[in-house]
Amino acid sequence: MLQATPLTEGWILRHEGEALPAVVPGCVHTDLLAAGVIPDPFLGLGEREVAWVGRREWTYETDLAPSDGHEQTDLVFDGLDTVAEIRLDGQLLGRTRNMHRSYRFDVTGMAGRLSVRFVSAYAEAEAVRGQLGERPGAYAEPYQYLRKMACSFGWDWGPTLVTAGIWRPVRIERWSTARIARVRPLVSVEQGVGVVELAVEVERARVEAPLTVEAVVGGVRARAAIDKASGAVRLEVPEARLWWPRGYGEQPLYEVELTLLHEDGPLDVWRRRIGFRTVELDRSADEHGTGFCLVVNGERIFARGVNWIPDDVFPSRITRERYRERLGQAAAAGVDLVRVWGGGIYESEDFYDACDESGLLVWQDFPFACAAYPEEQPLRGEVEAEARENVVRLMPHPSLVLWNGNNENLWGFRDWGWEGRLAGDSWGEGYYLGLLPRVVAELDPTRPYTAGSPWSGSWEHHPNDPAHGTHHSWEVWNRLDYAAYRSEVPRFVAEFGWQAPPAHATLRRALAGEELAADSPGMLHHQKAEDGNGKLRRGLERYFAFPEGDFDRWHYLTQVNQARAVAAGIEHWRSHWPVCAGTVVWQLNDCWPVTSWAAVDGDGREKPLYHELRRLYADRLLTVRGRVVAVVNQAGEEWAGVLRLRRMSVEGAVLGEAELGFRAGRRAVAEVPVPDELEPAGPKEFLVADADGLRALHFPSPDREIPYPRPEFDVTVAPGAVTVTARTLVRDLLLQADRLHPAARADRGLVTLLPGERVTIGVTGWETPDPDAARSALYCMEPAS
Ligand code: BMA
Repeated sequence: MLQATPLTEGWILRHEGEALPAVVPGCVHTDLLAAGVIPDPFLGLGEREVAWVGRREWTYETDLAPSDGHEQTDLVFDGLDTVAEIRLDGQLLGRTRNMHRSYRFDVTGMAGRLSVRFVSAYAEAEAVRGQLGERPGAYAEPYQYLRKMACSFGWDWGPTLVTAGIWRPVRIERWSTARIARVRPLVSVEQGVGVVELAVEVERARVEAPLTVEAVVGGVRARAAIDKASGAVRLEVPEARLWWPRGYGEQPLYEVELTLLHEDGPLDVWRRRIGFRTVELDRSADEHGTGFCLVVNGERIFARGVNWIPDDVFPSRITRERYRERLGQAAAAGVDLVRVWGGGIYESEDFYDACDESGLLVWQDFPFACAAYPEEQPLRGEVEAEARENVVRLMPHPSLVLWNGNNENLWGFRDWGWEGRLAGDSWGEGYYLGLLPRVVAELDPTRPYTAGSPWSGSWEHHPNDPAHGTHHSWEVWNRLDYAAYRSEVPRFVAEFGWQAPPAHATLRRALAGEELAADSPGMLHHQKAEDGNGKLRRGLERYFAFPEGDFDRWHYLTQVNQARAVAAGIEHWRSHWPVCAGTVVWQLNDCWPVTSWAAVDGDGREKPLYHELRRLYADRLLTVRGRVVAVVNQAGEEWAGVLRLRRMSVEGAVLGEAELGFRAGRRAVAEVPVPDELEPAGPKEFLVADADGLRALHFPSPDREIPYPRPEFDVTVAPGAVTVTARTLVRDLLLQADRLHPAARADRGLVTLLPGERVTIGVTGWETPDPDAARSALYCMEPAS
């Protein structure tokens, strides 16, 4: 039997004659941090102090003992970041230049000192740029010239921390006769029967030995002969239970085990979990343009999505538990689709395992983002190799439903002036429209592929045309009021979002000692977006008097604005199902403490937007759209009920009222017109729509024109709970639990109370409940002073 032994012991990191203890898997920055050589780049201005690390060479070393008892010994690296030279006992084993691949070296009969020398990613990128010529990109850093996580070079939410290291596990594999080199499970459902076809490839140490494979899934067993280097087994599981996205059904997973045999003796085993489901992407033309709708097991899905970025700028630090926690947060917010964005990585098995188990659909970008990428060697061969490897690695996962060629590169070519600057040079089109779809079709024809995000489906339409395919809606954040989301109904909104600072406790940790202000040095350093603070300010000024010199108020209001902006988009677009078939919020998470579009900040704390998502992505949603209330029902059963409409004044008077019946079919939207006499007139009035415990509010005027009463409310506390009872209208009440204790968390975000109403906010991690402390952590809308 093949024996795999992890190689985690005895590693050191050598730099200019110094040797430090090293953690493998890991990276240079985390080793230097552990050894006290560098400050934490996430804190204060630390990022700047460590910029030198990315420009140096680093060598990892350990001892490799001789191995015996087997015909062949391989040294296997699951991931090397990025440009490395590997030697054993002084002898060169190979050179690497791709973080997104694994590497295997035959070290049979060898032993001694193993060294992995990394040269600076900058040196490689700059050399390739010199050779192939300059290409345009959205950032000044040279990330498009080598196959390394693009955002390690910095992004509009990320620090520039160009690391190096053995970032994924490394091991020794010893084997005889043959081993399993590759298994491609093609999973389908045919008339209720689950079908798995396993295409197997082997590597042989002995050319002539007769080999067979035996596979088992769901109690069904089959055998096949291996002819030279490959073979195939087909298994049929009658009455297979279907795997569903969360909210649509369960997520049964079936273990597949495939054993390679020589004369009935097992040589190697491959084990993965699969799920039986079908997936299609419906891109048919219709009277609105060209659709973009995921269809899983025949069910058309409005995708309630979030964009995912690497959860740490040093991805080797992300544990299985952390993936589960972060994806668990997404699931708990009602999310059913996660897009792995192209400036990051092909994630680890832990990521997709968690998605398989919780029913989160995964849309996976190939790692290309916001730049023109050369298509010549040495890049072309690397791109093909990494695509082949990762398509096969990830294909067992039922959660993976879509491959996407790139992030914003087709758009950039057409719209950002690249076309002219390129003057005929290659820029990646051959990958997105040629190589990558060929690789997916050849290796995994069970999954759809789309060339880019955004992409209209062909050059006939502008790549970001909202009427065709996927759309990124960035004009709103960059230039417009978020009310402008309501002027379009794109077919699928793959990116849109609004910034807000992280939680207060996150800022306190990251910027210890700084007197916080919107433009204090640390705040500015932890804001990477172009004119980010200017956009936050203009966004605030459209609704509020700018809270000059009041950081806490600025912090609260910017977080409110973020939640309201995203709500404006999702409420509008969901209410236009099925014309619009998905919203993917930019972005779920952060990779360090920063002001960004994220719903969950760099320390894992949930912003008010996060809690708002739970309302926005629930099966049932009420929203006021112009002169109608849209009743959005994504559940599998009809939703019929009574809508109570109230026209109210901010002092709490009910100026008019009506009860109207509605019936929203299964996965359908119903519209209830608002009677003319209930339309709020002027800044003093608003509309309240209630049905089955859900509520939609409509304030027609910006806050600064609304004559809010001075908010009055009573606060009581009990272990695990803060209860607020309103005596006046209290709009957008927020308990910032992290101000009570850094470990404290609230189970809700913004809530608006009418006079006499009460809310109980669950709070964990706060051991010493105290009403005065609770009161000081409560924020809400106040009258203009
Ligand atoms: C899109 C994304 C990212 C970026 C975000 C916010 O362009 O694809 O590149 O971080 O918008 O600007």
